[in-house]
Amino acid sequence: MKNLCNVLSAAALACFTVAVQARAVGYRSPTEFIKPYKRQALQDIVTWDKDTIFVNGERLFLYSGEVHPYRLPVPDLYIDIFQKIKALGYNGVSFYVDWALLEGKPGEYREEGVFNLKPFFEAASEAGIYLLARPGPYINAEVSGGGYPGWIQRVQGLLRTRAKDYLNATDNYMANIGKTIAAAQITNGGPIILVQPENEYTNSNVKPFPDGEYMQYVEDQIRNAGVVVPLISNDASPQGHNAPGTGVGKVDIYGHDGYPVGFDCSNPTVWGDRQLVTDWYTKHLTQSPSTPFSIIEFQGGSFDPWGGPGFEKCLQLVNAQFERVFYKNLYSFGVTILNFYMTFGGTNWGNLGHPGGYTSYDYAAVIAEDRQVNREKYSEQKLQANFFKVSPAYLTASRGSASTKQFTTNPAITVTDATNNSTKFYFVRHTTYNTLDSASYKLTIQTSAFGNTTVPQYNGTSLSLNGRDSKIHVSDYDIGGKTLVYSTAEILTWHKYDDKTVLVVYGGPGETHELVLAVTGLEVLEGDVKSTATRGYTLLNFEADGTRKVAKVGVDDFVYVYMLDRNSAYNYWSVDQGPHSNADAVILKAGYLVRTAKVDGSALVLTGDVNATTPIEILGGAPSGLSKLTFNGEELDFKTSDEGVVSANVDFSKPDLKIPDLSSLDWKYINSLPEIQSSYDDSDWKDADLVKTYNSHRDLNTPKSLYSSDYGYHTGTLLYRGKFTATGAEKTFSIITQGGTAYGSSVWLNDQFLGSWKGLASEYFGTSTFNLPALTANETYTITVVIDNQGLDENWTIGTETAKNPRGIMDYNLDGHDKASVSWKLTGNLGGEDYIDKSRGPLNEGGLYAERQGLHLPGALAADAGWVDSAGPVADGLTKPGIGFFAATFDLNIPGGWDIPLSFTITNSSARAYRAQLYVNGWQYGKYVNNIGPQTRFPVPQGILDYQGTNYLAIALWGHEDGETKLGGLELGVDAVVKTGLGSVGVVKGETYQGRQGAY
Ligand code: IPT
Repeated sequence: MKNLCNVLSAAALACFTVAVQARAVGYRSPTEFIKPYKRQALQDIVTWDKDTIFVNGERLFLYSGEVHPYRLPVPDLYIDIFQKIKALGYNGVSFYVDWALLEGKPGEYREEGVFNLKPFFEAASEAGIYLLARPGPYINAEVSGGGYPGWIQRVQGLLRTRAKDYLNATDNYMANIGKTIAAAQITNGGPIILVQPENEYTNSNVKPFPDGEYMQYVEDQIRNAGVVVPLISNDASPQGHNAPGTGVGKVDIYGHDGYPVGFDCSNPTVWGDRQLVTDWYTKHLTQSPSTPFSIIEFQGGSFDPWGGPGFEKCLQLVNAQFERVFYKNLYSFGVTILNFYMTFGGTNWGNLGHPGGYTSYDYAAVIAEDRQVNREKYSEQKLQANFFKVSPAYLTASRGSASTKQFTTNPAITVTDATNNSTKFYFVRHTTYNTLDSASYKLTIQTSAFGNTTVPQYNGTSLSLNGRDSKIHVSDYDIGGKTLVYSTAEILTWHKYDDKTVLVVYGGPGETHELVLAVTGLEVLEGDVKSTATRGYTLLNFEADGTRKVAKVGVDDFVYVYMLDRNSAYNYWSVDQGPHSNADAVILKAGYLVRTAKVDGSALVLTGDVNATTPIEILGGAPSGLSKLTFNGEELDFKTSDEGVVSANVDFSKPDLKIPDLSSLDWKYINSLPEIQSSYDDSDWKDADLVKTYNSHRDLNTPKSLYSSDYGYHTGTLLYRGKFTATGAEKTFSIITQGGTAYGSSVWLNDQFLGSWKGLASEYFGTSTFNLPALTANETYTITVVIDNQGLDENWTIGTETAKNPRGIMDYNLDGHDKASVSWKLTGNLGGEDYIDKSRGPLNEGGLYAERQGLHLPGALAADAGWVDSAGPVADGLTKPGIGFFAATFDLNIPGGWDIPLSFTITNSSARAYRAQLYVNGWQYGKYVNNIGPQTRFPVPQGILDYQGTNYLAIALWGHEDGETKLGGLELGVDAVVKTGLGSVGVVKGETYQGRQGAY
């Protein structure tokens, strides 16, 4: 019966019954549910109509940011991210699950330790954030294989199609992750309100497409696991695939993506003429008119590939201007489910990334990889999200169309309106959306008070729109029972308290703005405000010149209007006291971050972060007769003004930090390429003995398969040893290796270096031909090949099977020899799919000798492993091509109560190509490729680093070329000093060094 859930409505009823019983709520007949549904609902907590979703009957704009828990393997930091997102004014987070990390071996699903999602769910609930779960099984996401475990390469059927063996391969994962998600649904008291099956089921070069049967299979997997909340889709572009309707494979709510400026950050100021879409709302009306207009991923930054320009450039491309112009365009379409990809990117630690990206997945998101929130785009996004929190009329407004004439006489300005009863929103942009020129305009608006009015009205003033800017003006806008007749200044927030109403508005630097309140009685408390008062209305006209203006309007029952310039507005916060209610929001001016605010009797308890001495001003929400004000538990002296504004100061003085100088550590060294020595014993390596590959995507060019995934090696460095008996006539050896873009490989004949493929940013395989020294007839020689696997490719277009692109040796030729006369063995990480270190998952550890031995794990220095003293990777380095492993310990003693992100910086020294991997307490937290770049700074979060103890640091250094290889520098640096309200961050438990049985 369960299998039929959501296929037939009778069965759906049965499923519904199961769900309701599961949450132990009394049975209600389905006919009692809030309507309308397109089909039978399975629960009554998350519902929707054409305008919005409802949660517990309440309409909301699901304003969401993408975060990947697996890119921040420190559970204690989840609350930090959620609070920083909540502080933005968001109410949602969307997350992918990366199957590759959870089922490294077919049939063995592990969701423990850092891969346990429960702490993520708990932190979301604590912060008051709803979740959209996106378990795939295919996710893309710039992760290895697009989320596919490497063993998917052995599946014959086409990926992401109805091929039976493919679908079977997904069953175990989907049943398990489905159960985890189901348990955390809002119907069970958890934070999950929506689930997305598949991801961008949009592009295919095989038919049938879209295949409803396939999509239905994925949906059934999710439903059968007990998921009852609505299913939402994520088309890569608005094509209407699987949108609600008749037939199989339909989702409940249709959604799509948008990345208007793409992913090349090298020309970050160029906005193409046609990158702003104008037709999405009309498409929505034809594709899915019965569901809210939903954008499941909208560009929040950009990824950056190996050799790319770096995230600083992406930060310019997707900056605050981008947010203003592109996001306000979406609001003009009436979007009410909106997720920004990414909001916090994090780190591709431990080989989890795909070859198209490097270690950092900063993404130029609003929250930086090191969790700092000092980017302007964070603040801009906060202004926007906060506005919608207090603008319920937006949710059900009818959407107008873009016009250059209706509201203004300047054709350079385009206005799109939205109307809800008499309330109107005006979304204003440049007609040539990407112009750098500013335009001045007046707006003709409709108000109940004045009919058609051209604003601003105050003598001689007009509005202006700077280049690459966009605004939202309002009229007949309710502020808690009083009417804001219109405002050209944008609204950050407002709140009606028992004793007053606080309204905070802002304008771009230097702009003139005007607002009219249907309230009379004016006292200007601060700054220069031009005003007029007529027939029950007060007009305020101001210049956003950097000085705050405050007006008190009313008699007895006052509205305090704070008029700011945008840069000052960045320092204002509206903090909800309850997880999902802004009924008692506290509005305050502070600094770097405000996390929580809570009234406790006559006390106000604040938590937050400061990076400088910070004046605080509580404009509304403090209890009257405030007795005590605390910030992160410290009591602050405060003053309360005649107007009831509370002010205080949070002091800041930097703690004394001692950050170790890494060059003076007691470094140890071990050779990590013993495999080229004649004495090396490879008897435990796997024989490359498959005459047929499992890989359905690519035939062999070699007599036996040398594809690493055929043998269970899917991650990190791969090693091959090929033995042959010489004729003495061999002159050259050629080889094609494949490791994904920017990979490298090196080849030795016995212990003699033949050469390397040094890697190129955009080449995923390479052909090398090496001259051989004179060989002696009848002697046996060993060719050792080391290949860096950059992760598996994604599988964006169905039918391309790119996730099956093999890694390893694709072909080789030894002159005078039949290929079959070379017998090969290979290894990757110790154990292959039976990976040893369960705590760090199937991908963290590759096949380097030091890794196979577990020497990257804490405690390894005590091992009898042949360590020798060394001056380290900077002073000593390697004297010749090869792979060396350097390790040392250092202590940190960073006081609690501070958030002090640290990062390792590698300085380049050499024109010779090399690559290095950084391990911190056993976690691979950086891959550096000096000849490709761009990343040189590697942030490592607290929790991976032990801030109050001993840390184990290791560097694997692989020199690709003749001559010595050294790092030019290796430093541990402080990226910020922030006094924080974040609680303590525990050190993440990982396996420590134990002698490894059977390691070779
Ligand atoms: C979109 C994917 O859904 C997402 O997983 C990620 O890969 C993102 O791109 C890029 O960072 S696909 C988009 C190009 C339409």
